[in-house]
Amino acid sequence: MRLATTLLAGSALALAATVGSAEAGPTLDAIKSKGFVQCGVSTGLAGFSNPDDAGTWSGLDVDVCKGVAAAVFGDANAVKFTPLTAKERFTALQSGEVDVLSRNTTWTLNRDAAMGLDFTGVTYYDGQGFMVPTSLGVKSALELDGASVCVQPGTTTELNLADYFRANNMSNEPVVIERLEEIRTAYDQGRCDVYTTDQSGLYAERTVLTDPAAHIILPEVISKEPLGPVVRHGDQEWADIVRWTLYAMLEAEEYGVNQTNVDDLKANATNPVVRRLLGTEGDMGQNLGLSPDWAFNVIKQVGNYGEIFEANLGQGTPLKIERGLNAQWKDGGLQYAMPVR
Ligand SMILES: N[C@@H](CCC(=O)N[C@@H](CS)C(=O)NCC(=O)O)C(=O)O
Repeated sequence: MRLATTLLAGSALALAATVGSAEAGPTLDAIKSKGFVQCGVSTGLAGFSNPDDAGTWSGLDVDVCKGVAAAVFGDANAVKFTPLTAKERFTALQSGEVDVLSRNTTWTLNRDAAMGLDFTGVTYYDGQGFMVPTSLGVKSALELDGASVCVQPGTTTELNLADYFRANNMSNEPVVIERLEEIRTAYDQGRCDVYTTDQSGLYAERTVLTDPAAHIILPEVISKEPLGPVVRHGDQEWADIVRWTLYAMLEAEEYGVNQTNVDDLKANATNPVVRRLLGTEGDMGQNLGLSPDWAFNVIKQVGNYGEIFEANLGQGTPLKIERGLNAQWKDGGLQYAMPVR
């Protein structure tokens, strides 16, 4: 009896020790010792993850990784990027070649539960669409019976395409091409009638066609594509860091904390939510195994969610994507940060 009590007390103590502050998981340890985050991105998708001529990456997915680097190191540039096709991406994450996959990847049951992966949140609520040359005169996806359709392998796109045509008693001829540049060229040269992918991808790809104005995106959205960062299953501490970096960016937008006012708010804010977020109150950073100013660094160096959305996808960019589902919940969208407390 006494022994049982002692054992119980012992395990309670051990539990208290683990609960008190985060133990660094193996991924964070490895990242700290190499000095940077290795981030898997696309091979080049405007607005999401795209290298310029000098090899400098930009985009919403890139900013998420920079945010994680800022949270861990206080340096948004402590990150390296690995371009991955849709087909390559999961193996690269599973094998440890990258620490996080931040690349228009849809959260599905199969990927989350059966592939050794964990989704950490949704950076962009999307849905699959179709793009066609205006000259085809097609106004609805329901007119696409018999069309040849360009699609990338290893994607939910491929699966939804088959579902949609089957459900509507239509047939199509898939033209399956792995590399983004090749599929874009194939569509641009008329080797398929239709290009299908996430609507965000269609907006992005349209900007780099020979004549963007000669193509329309059809009104039908045939699937749900919640896109977000993915980590390996089994290292919860690392998953928490990626997840809460995203929530910090979202909560910053919700509470009006941005790159411009974050210094002032760190010094003067009285709102307890803002003070906790910026590390002037509470021990949020410690809970994650990070410094108290982890979220301050994310916002100061990278921006809040609204800022990175506008900078990469918004009205001042060639993509001109509306916030839509990606507006804050208070504005009728789906973006909702869990409370940083
Ligand atoms: N969200 C879908 C599709 C993702 C996807 O890979 N889309 C293509 C077309 S936009 C892409 O990003 N390709 C970029 C590349 O291959 O580098 C999924 O997770 O399966």
